[in-house]
Amino acid sequence: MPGTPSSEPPSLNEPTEPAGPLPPKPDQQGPETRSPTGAETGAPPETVAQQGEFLTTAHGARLRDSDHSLKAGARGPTLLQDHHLREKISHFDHERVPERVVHARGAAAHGVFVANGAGEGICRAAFLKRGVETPVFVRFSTVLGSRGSPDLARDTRGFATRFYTSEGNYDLIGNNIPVFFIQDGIKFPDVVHAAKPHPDREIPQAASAHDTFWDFVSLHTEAQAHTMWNMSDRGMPRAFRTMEGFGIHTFRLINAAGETSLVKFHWKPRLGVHSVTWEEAQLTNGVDPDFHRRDLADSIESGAYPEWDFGVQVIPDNDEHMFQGIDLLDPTKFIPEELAPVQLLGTMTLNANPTNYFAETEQVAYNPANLVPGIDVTNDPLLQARLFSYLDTQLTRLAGPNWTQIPINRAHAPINDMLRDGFHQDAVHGGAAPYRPNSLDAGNPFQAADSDHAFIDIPVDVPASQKIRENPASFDDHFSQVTLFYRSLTAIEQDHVVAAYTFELSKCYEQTIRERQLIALANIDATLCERVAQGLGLPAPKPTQETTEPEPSAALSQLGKTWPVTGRVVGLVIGADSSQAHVAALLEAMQTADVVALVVAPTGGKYGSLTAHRTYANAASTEFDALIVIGATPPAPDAVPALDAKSGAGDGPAAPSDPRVVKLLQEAWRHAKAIGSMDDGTALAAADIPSTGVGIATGNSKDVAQQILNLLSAHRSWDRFKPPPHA
Ligand code: HDE
Repeated sequence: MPGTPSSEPPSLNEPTEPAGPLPPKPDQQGPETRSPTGAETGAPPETVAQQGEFLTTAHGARLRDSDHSLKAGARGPTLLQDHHLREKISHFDHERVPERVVHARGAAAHGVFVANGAGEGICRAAFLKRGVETPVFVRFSTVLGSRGSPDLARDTRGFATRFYTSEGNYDLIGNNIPVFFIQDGIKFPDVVHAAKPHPDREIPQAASAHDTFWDFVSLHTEAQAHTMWNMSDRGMPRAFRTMEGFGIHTFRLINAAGETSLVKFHWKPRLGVHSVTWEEAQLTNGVDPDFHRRDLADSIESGAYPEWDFGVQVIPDNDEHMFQGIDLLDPTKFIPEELAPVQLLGTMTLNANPTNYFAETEQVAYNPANLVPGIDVTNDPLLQARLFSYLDTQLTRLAGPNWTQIPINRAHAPINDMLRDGFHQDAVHGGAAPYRPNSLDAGNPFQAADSDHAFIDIPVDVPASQKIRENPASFDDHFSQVTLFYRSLTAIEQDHVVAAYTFELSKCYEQTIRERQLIALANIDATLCERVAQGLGLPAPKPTQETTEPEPSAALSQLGKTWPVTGRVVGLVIGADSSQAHVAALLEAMQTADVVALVVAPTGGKYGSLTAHRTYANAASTEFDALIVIGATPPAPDAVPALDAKSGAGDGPAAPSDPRVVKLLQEAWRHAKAIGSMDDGTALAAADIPSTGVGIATGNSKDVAQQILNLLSAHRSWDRFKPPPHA
């Protein structure tokens, strides 16, 4: 059962026998024990945590009392002399570091990347050679919210991967959306200031539904592409493990023969791309603001390791940096997969949770300039600014220049950088000559040749040019790919986009901003514009430019396929008298299919041989991908009288079903989730759900299990809300 907080069950009374710290839970892994200069230390991982059975000061003196400050008499004033008091409070006072200016809210995991060798022909990087296993640390994040903000904000998600390769750290810092708001990094402070909470009242938190965001994106139409992706279901992922990842920028690879190619990087989740519904997102943010973080940790702890295939779209290198009319240096553009298929280079599996959130997830510091031989950047002006920014930001966030020595940031390759001193210097450098050339340290360190795996700045011609502040004309098209994306979605997904724009714009106070954004929508798609305008009670404007009729890309839609159900979560809702045999059969069927089944019972405790994982009082529909009701679910003792709004007064003890079960079912129904019923239908009837409805599974436990697994593999039963053909 994932989620238990400690590696050993605690005793009821406070332990008094001195004992060493407990080891981490089996699913947890800390950063490798490397020296600040990258050497394997061979030290067991526990040695980087605390050790010994006694409480000590930071300098190792054993302490006799940590509960009473040193005072002049039991009722007297506290003495300045109390070192332990001052050290304890003073360290506590400095426990926080500044949160990331963007992507502050995140969760991370350790894992491994295994290359399949398909990349060897295009890239000389050692970690892409067939069979090479490279440790990774991946941090997922939202962009806008502060560190304590809810996970299910409508937002872009960060997808930052560090490969600890034998040739140094390679950081691929991408997002779950393949395009970006701006074409030039100089505008990043503008877009972030516009999207973050208003500077006067500091609201809204982790949301784009406000005036400054829409003011910016409607004035600055190159942001319309990214905004459209955010307004689609991609803005509300079901889980980190059901997100695609994109490197966004075009990168340049070089192979062993010195041949180059241009690539876009992709992560393809083995579970498919899935999202939640808007209402679910809103409910989840209240009920479980840690939803994505918990899902990542729980799925790893339960052995359902998240997996992604890593791939590239390969484009022949060309001086123009163009491909089929798409400017490869413009980060607001993507390449439809129909034009350049994604070729898979390997698979990443996340198999361990961090041991300590602060030490690893908070202190990890990625940098797009962390490249390895074989991978180089292009002239994308957004990427170029990032090459400066990430190193710069860590100087403040991690207080000084030595953040590369923090354990999670240490490379797994020897480091001999001649960088010296500074705050928090962990290395004890030897030698007298940290400069080159030198003879005092026998010339060490030496410059590496190609054959020594030296990093390669790929030589690229720079045409005769003028020093100028200007975009190329090819950056002027702000709409054609937005139309392409919208038209590639199914009708259901388009409905969600319409609802998202309508909601967000309706939350703006300024009418002008709504009107201006409607003009942008008119330039994207007339029907989209009309539907949003109708919701806002405004006339639909005419486009200000000629609209395009792009070829849709089926790869952009999330719907219409089936995917593995590994690690999806099913709630088995039981009553006090439900058949144990039925529940046991369902539990087994779900476990055999690698689905997590949680028993939702009237109260906590045991029901025969079953343990309640959730209760009617604490279960939330949003944590389940499907529900199965087994037997009658009459009101539990705490349902009457109403103890909270959720329990509802209902019909009292005589109600046909506990009102909280009814609520669970109604929400699952509205969110197009599969529902199984193995009772007399009382609970469904009480929830007003037709037992013959779309996505409702009935029959014996075997039938119900099979139907639920089939329905789950399609993620949702969207047809539930399809109007009948005659409508
Ligand atoms: Fe970032 N970005 N960014 N960004 N970004 C940061 O770096 C920045 C951009 C992305 O989990 C910061 O260490 C500038 C694009 C992710 O730790 C900061 C520009 C993409 C993360 C920064 C961009 C990203 C960051 C904040 C425009 C997708 C979280 C703290 C030139 C390809 C990494 C930090 C993590 C984090 C700056 C644009 C993704 C301030 C100036 C495009 C996933 O340095």
